[in-house]
Amino acid sequence: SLYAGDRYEPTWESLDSRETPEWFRDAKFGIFIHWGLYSVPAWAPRGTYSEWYWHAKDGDQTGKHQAAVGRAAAINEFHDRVYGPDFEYSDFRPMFNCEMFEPEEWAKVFKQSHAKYVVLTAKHHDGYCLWPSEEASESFGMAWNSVDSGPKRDLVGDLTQAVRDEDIKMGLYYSIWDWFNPYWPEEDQPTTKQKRPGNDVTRKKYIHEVMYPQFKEIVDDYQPAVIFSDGDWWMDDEKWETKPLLAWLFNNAPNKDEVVINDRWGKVRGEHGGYFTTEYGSGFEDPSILWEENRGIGKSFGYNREETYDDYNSEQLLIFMLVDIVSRGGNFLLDIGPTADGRIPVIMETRLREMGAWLDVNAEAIFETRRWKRDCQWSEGEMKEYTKHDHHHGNPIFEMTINPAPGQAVKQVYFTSKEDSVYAITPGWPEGDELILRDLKVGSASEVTLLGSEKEVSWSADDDDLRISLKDFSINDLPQVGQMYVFK
Ligand code: FUL
Repeated sequence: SLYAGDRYEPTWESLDSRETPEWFRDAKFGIFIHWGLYSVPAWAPRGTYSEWYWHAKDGDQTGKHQAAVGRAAAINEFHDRVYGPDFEYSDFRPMFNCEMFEPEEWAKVFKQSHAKYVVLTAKHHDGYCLWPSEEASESFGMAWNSVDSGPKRDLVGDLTQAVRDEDIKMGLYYSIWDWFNPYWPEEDQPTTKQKRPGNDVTRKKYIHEVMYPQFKEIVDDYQPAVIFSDGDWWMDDEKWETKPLLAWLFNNAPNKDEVVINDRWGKVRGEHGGYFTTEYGSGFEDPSILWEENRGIGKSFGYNREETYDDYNSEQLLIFMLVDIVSRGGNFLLDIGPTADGRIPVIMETRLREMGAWLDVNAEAIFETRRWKRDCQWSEGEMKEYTKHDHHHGNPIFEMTINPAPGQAVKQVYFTSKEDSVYAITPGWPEGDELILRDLKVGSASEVTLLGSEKEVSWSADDDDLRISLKDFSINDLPQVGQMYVFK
């Protein structure tokens, strides 16, 4: 067979037997980038995803995130007013100019944020490629990539180079769903109210003549450290024929020891793949699962000009999210949506720098850590149930912790661990004269420090608890950004 002599075969049993490369467990914090033609209108009703602009405009309510009543009407109204009713999606190409794009500047911002990896949309559901894909070019029907149209630049290549120069891993998002692909039969174009491929012949043509070659090309040419697949959820993995592609990847990728994959390969989310994803969710509680939560700083992945200051999370909340996620063994892939002229919106850059400022002090409590035997210590009070669900805007866990109802239990301390250190991270400076870490069971050789402070920490321990005296500290002596404090 094609796979004889190869280690991995196109079965989940075989593919799942591969250990996800260790770097991903250590990396914890990545930056997601949604950038493409949808960055031109950069518009969606508040709380919905702007990268779905054209699809949602057509009124499809069957995909995810489509719940907002009147979303199609609102987009149509906007579109007709701003661009006119005859303006097609492809007409956005000459407006996607990226004239301000300086990949080195972006990479510097990423570096300052302490993110360890970046994931860029090489191709989103609209099929528009940010690298010179032959299968998205004139010879396949229309110039549908960023070298033959728009900025006339290999955006994937340019950013990959700059990110690697900063010693950050570069990953690519690749949507296997491709709305406008001419190889999909007319009646399957989602822009005509979401008719999905039903025809085996045309679907195979798309998969073998577009999706496979594109996937292999980005792997061979750019060697992404992460492949974040997407667009899969409405058809199963047999039909998408993703398993053979993954066996090829694991056996043949030039960086096969490094490459990490997610779980979006055709109705197998949370079941198969290199790590599991949640989106505007809260990850997984099971410590044996490797996972990554992804979301925007605001409520969209692509830039949404309709969003205001209030739609963006504060740096405090974002740091909370990072800490909460890492304490539960997950990674945080935080999205930014650059503009069509190639800038990172200042509010997004600000948030990344603020997270970086907190990490300047506290990085060692995050990176290369592992989930400790307990992820947190709850305060006294009434326990509210965790809400665990994807595609939910505004995660109740984090809101609950920052703004608890009276009498409600909150996460008082988050734990992470590394070698023989335990990090105890508190949201806000603890109240009272001492912080009691219950049930810590420290050995006699222990030492307690407060990251960002040179002062000696006085503490005492009995068989179970560790008591840290806070009397000698004044909050004004401590770093102010993020308001989370790390005792080691
Ligand atoms: C989803 C997509 O539909 C969104 O547009 C976004 O790319 C998100 C990361 O994944 O499934």
